[in-house]
Amino acid sequence: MSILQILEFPDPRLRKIAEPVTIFDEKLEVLIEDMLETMYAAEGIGLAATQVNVHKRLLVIDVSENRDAPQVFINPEVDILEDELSEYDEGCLSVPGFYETVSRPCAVKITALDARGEEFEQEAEDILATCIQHEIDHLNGKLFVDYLSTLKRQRIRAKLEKEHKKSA
Ligand code: GNR
Ligand code: NI
Repeated sequence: MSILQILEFPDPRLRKIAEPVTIFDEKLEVLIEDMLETMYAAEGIGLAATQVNVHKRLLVIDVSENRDAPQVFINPEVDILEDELSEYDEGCLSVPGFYETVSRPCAVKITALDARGEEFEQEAEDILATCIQHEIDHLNGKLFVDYLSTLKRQRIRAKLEKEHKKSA
C-alpha cells in the first residue's frame, strides 16, 4: 500500500472532470486501498480520486468515530431527498488549513457501485450527506471554496500560493 500525494488548490488538475469507472480489476482494488490509506493518514473523512490526480469517478469515505468503517462509492449519483439545507463548517484536504460554512441539501439518496461493480443504494443525512456531496463535487472539478465569495476565495488562493512557494 502507498500514501498518495494530495493536490492542493489552486492546482488546475483539481478542475478536471472525472470519467466513469468501467473496469473492475486488481488495479482498481490497489487504488482503493491506497486512497483509504491516504485518507486515514491525512485524517480526512473522505477522499475523491481527483485529489490524488486520478480522474476516475471514485471516492472513499469514513465518517465513523473510530475510523473503522470505510465506504467506497464508484460512479456515484445523488438524488436530493429533502429541499431543506444544512450548514457545515467544511474543510478540504486540498485546501489545507481553511474552514468555511457551506449549505447543502441535508438528506440525499446515493446510488453507486461497490468495488466489485455491484450497484447499491444508500440514504444519507448529516455529515455523510455533506461529505458525499463534497466528494462528488471534486469528481466534477468543483471545490468548497467555489461556494464562497470571490474575495474569500482569492484570499485563500493567495495564502496557499505563498505556502507552496515557501515549500517549493
Ligand atoms: O476531511 C474532510 N472533512 C470535511 C469536513 C466537512 C465537510 C467535508 C469534509 S471532506 C474533507 C476531506 C476532503 O477534502 N475530501 O474531499
Ligand atoms: Ni475535499
